[in-house]
Amino acid sequence: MECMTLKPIFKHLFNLVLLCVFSTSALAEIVVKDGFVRAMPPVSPNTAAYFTLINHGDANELISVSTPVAREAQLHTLVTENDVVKMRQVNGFPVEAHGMLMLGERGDHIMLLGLHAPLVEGEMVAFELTFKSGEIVKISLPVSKVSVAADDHHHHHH
Ligand SMILES: [Cu+2]
Repeated sequence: MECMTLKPIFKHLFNLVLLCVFSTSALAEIVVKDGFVRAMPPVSPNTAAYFTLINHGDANELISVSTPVAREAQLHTLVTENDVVKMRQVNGFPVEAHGMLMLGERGDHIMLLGLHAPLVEGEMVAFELTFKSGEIVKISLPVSKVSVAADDHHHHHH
C-alpha cells in the first residue's frame, strides 16, 4: 500500500530533476531579475543601478559593468566609518554557486559616473556584465524613481 502511494511521487520527483538538468544546460547560467536605475534630477551627473542576479552555475564573480549611458560604471559597496556611511569601490561582487547576488539601496550597487545625458524615467538602460568565468550577460533596466519590488510591496497593502 505504501509503495503504491510513494511510487508516483518518486516518478514526479525524477521528472522534476530531469527538467532542472535540462533547463540549466539550455539556458544562461546567470539570470538577472527585477532591477532599476535610479531616476535623478537632471543636474546630477551620477546615479546608481540595482538588480538581483541568480547564478545557476558554479561560484562566480561579477568583475565589471559597462553601459553606453555613462562614462564609467563602478562596483560600489557601503562601509561605515566613524558612524558615517561611505561608498567604496570594490574589484568584484562574488556570487556563490547556485546563489544570488542582491544589489540594493542599502548595500552593494552599480555606480554610474558621468552620465552623458539625463536619464528619462521609463527609458531602458543597457548594461553589459562581465564575470570572472568569462561569461558576459547583457541586460537592460528601466529608469525609475522607486524600486520595482518596493512598489509591488506597496500595492499589496492596499
Ligand atoms: Cu556608489
